[in-house]
Amino acid sequence: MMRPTTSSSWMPSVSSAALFAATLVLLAGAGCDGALLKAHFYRHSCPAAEAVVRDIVAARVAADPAALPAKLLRLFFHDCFVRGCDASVLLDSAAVGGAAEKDAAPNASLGGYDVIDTAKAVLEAVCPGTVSCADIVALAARDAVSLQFGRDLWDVQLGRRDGVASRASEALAGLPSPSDNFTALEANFGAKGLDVKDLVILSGAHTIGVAHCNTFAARLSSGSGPNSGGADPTLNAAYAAQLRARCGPAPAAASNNATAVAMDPGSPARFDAHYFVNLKLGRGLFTSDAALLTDRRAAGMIHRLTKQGYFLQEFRNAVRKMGRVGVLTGEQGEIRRNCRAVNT
Ligand code: HEM
Ligand SMILES: *[C@@H]1O[C@H](CO)[C@@H](O)[C@H](O)[C@H]1NC(C)=O
Ligand SMILES: *[C@@H]1O[C@H](CO)[C@@H](O)[C@H](O)[C@H]1NC(C)=O
Ligand SMILES: CC(=O)N[C@H]1CO[C@H](CO)[C@@H](O)[C@@H]1O
Repeated sequence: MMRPTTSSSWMPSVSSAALFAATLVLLAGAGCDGALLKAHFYRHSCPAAEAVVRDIVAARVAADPAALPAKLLRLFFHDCFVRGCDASVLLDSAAVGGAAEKDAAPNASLGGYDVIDTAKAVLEAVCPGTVSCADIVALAARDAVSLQFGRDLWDVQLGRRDGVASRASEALAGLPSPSDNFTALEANFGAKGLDVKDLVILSGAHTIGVAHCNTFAARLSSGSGPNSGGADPTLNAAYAAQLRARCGPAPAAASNNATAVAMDPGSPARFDAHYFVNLKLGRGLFTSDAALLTDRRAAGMIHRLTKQGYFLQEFRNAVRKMGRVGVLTGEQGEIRRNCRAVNT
C-alpha cells in the first residue's frame, strides 16, 4: 500500500489515468458536499450540541433499550436514502402541502421522531437556528446504537443542512424494498454512491430491530410470492416454520402489519455480527437479506463479517459514507427551527 507522506511527494507520482478518474469522481459528486462535513462542526457555534443530543438519547434509550436504537438507526437510513441526509424524512405532510416521505408505505413503521423533536427543542433554546435536524438524526442514530457499548461506535461528521422538500413518491422510489433481488439492491445503493461492500455491511444493521409480517410473508407461503411454485427455498425450513407460527397462515400473513418479529433471532437487541451468522444459515429475514448470498462478491464477504471486531470496524466506515449521501452544506437548504416543518 502506498502511503504518501506529503502532497508534494504524492502529486508527481499520480498518473494521468488516476487524475482522470479522480476528475470523474469529482464530477459525479457535484452537488453533493459530503466532503465538507467535519467532526465537531458546532464546536464554536453551539458547543453543547453533541452533549445535548447524547443526554436526551441516553435517557430515552434507557427507557426503551430494546426498540429505540433500531428505530433511530432506521430513521437515519431512510433520511439518507431519499434526497440525501437532509431531514426530509421528518417533515409532516401538512407542512409541505402534499404527501411527505413520512406518509409513504415504507415509512409506516418508522419511529423516534419525538426524540429528535425533544433534542431540537432544547437546542433551539440553547443556540437558536444553529444545529440542523439532519445532524440531530445522524447523532441520535450513533448515540442510540452506541449506548450498549459505553463508547461511540463511529464518529459523526457534522454540518448537514436541512432540505425544504419531502415527497412520498420519492420515498417509494428511493428506498430499497424487502423483496428486492441483488441486482435491484446494487442499483439502489449504487445510485447513492454506495457500493456492494457498503450494501453488505449496512445490511448488518438488521442485527437489531423488528419487522412486520407483511414485509416478508411472501417468502412463507406457496402461491403468493414471486416463486409461485412454493415457499422460498433459500429460507431455512425451521426458521420458516417459526415465522409461519408467528404470522399466521397465508394469505392473511401478507397483510399482517400488526405482528412483528425480531430480525436477528438469537441476538435481537445487540448490535453485533450475529446477523451474518444467521444469514449464512438461511435465516436472513427478507428476500433482500437472502439476496446477499446470491452474488459472488457479496457472498464472499459474509464469513469475515461474522467476526465482531471486523464487522464493527467496517460498519463504522460504511455508515459514515451513508451519512454523506446527498448532504446539503454551506448555504444550501436551511436550519429548520422545527424539524417537522420548513421555516416560513
Ligand atoms: C438493503 C436494503 C434494505 C431493505 C430492503 C430494508 C428493509 C427493511 C424493512 C422492510 C424493515 C422492517 C420494517 C417493519 O416491518 O417495521 C427494516 C427494518 C430495519 N432496518 Fe432495514 N432495510 C435495508 C437496509 C437497511 C440499512 C442500510 C439500515 C441502516 C443502516 C437499516 C436499518 C434497519 C433497522 C434498524 C430496522 C429495524 C427497525 C425497527 O425495529 O423499528 N436497514 N428494514
Ligand atoms: C395496517 O394495515 C391496515 C389495513 O390494511 C391499514 O389500514 C393500516 O394503515 C396499516 N398500518 C400501518 C402502520 O401500516
Ligand atoms: C431482479 O428484479 C428485477 C425487478 O426488480 C427484475 O427485472 C430482474 O429480472 C431480477 N433479476 C434477477 C436476476 O432475478
Ligand atoms: C410515523 C408516521 O408518520 N407514519 C405514517 C406512515 O405512513 C402512513 C400511511 O402510509 C401513515 O398513516 C403514518 O402515520
